[in-house]
Amino acid sequence: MPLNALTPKPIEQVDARAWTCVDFISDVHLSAQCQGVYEALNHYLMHTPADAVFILGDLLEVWIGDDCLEQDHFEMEHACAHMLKQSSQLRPTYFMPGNRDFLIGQGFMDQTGMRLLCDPCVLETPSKRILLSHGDELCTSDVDYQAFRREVRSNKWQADFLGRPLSERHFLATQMRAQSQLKQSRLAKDKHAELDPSACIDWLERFHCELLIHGHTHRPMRHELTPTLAREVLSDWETEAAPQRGQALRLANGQLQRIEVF
Ligand SMILES: [Mn+2]
Repeated sequence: MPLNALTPKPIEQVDARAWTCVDFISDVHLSAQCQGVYEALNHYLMHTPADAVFILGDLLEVWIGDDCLEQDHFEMEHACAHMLKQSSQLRPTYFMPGNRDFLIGQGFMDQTGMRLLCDPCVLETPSKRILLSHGDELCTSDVDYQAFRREVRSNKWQADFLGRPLSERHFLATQMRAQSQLKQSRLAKDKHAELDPSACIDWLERFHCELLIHGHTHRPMRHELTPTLAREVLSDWETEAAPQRGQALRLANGQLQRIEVF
């Protein structure tokens, strides 16, 4: 069952006021080819002192449907589900879909025990109200991408895609990935996916939040949007980069800090 056909509804607001330490990660891009990233995530999830972990999309490089878990040869996917279940048993583990893993469905959520978040979702902490998002919906200047996003998030597209055999879905996903990489490689570096500052400010004002935490762009840093509003971009987890990139963003006792995971 695709996520947008889910019952119960995804969570729109989380009360974090009783927690002293909360972690945010995104863009881990787990794949069978990168054992190092899997091991780093497993180590991180088993050892983080956080009271709750928020995974803000693109946990997996690609997800072609929960029914892959019915096939033994999807070993990484099985291992991933097991690891997330262990994480959920240690502390609440929240998941928001990204643009790679938006086909994660109720079956995977049930198996892992993770809690599904809306995009965006409001986090009420003792120090501030924070808005959480994967971030791709705020890349409003990429009109082609937004049209593509609407299409693949529609019930019709998802029902059609998930109705195809797993092998065909695997092939189609590989094709879509290659097209997207080709498009990226043709763009100048400063034209890569970027969030529109005015769209970020609109969202923050609409949800009465002062900080946006998001992933998607793989350019971890803080941006001041106005004297009172800011956004924090999460790191992707990339062992092939030099130097390696991989961080969790931690909010502990009202202070943000970036924790290196490699
Ligand atoms: Mn993304």
